[in-house]
Amino acid sequence: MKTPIRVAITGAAGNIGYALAFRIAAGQMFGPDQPVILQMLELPLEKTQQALKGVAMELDDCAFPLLHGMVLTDDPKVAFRDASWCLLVGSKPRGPGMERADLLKDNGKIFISQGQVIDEVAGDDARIVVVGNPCNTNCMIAALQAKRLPRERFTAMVRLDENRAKTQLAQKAGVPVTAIDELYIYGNHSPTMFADFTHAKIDGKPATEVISDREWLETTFLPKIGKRGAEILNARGLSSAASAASALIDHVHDLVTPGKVHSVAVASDGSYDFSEGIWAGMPVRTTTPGSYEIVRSYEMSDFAKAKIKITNDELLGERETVKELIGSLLPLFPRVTYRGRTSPASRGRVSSSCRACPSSRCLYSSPSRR
Ligand code: NAX
Repeated sequence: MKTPIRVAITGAAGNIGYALAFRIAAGQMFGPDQPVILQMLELPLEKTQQALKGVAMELDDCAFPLLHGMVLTDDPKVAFRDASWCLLVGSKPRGPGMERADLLKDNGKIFISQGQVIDEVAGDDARIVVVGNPCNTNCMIAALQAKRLPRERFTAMVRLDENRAKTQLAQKAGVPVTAIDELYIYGNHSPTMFADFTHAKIDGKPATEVISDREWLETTFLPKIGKRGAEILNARGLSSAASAASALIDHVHDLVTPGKVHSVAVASDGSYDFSEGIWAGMPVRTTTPGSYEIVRSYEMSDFAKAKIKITNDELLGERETVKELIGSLLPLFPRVTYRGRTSPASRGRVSSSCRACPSSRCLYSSPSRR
């Protein structure tokens, strides 16, 4: 059995968190021989902390062999300490009448402080995935805080869009979803993103040959993928949760599986004419577990270039909105010396018996974990 890895999940008691934690504990993210310790962060509110305890109780009740410990906390420094993977799901939802710019700024503050704490306390091998929206720009903000961890370690999730696009093409062509290949997402996780059907393959043939109705591809398929989240929200009364958790499983699973080519929002180096320094979806190939290279080989048509320009412009606009925020915020957590590192001022109750976090201020103790 391998050494357990620590996986931090923020917003762990939320909709996506609830759909995610069990699948990680079941081995679907890191494989059937990789034990995990889940370090779950929630807001310091009685109701959310209570809900988090409920999630932990259910995880206990599953008796997952790979779940070697849990840490429940409202303190980012406890949640991210020594984590190999930091899954940033928690963020403030857009309220009624709230402007997108205000959402960007409010959530930007969360990702500034979390980026700083991760850079300070997470494991040397830490990888960070941002799901909380607007995830591309939040990821950029978090990555900009890092002095120790390289920015390539910070990725944002566009995999849900890839999965959605694959299913829509498969259903149109009347083939299983496994017949769809080379369908990648470019740009923002928003309605402007470009699901590149022009290079997609269906059973090895160009998708544009199998589905010759170009108008459907441009005017039905593309908007459907872009607005799928809103369609689900209207139908369920809640935003996508199980499918988002599933996409995050795929995102990380493929990032630890060398050879996989998949859609990931990464720091742009100018590939595909994305502006440098924004985080944009594009195809990457996993090289070694946790590392990847951008696949730059796709030649874009004028149609595809125009679509990429739209989503790039949106990402530039988001960066402009948070420009002052990025430059101005100081660390949000008070720091004191702690075992050679720094730590926040005392907060939460000490659990001395929890194997997962013998020295941290965990709000939950699971002494009987395997
Ligand atoms: P919920 O509101 O159900 O859960 C979010 C949880 O995060 C809450 O329990 C809240 O208490 C917690 N939280 C808020 N701020 C926090 C902080 N600073 N630290 C720790 N926890 C915090 O939302 P949910 O449906 O789970 O969605 C979470 C995020 O995912 C949202 O921002 C949502 O927009 C985003 N999504 C991103 C997707 C993607 O493909 N990138 C798709 C699904 C989803 O829309």
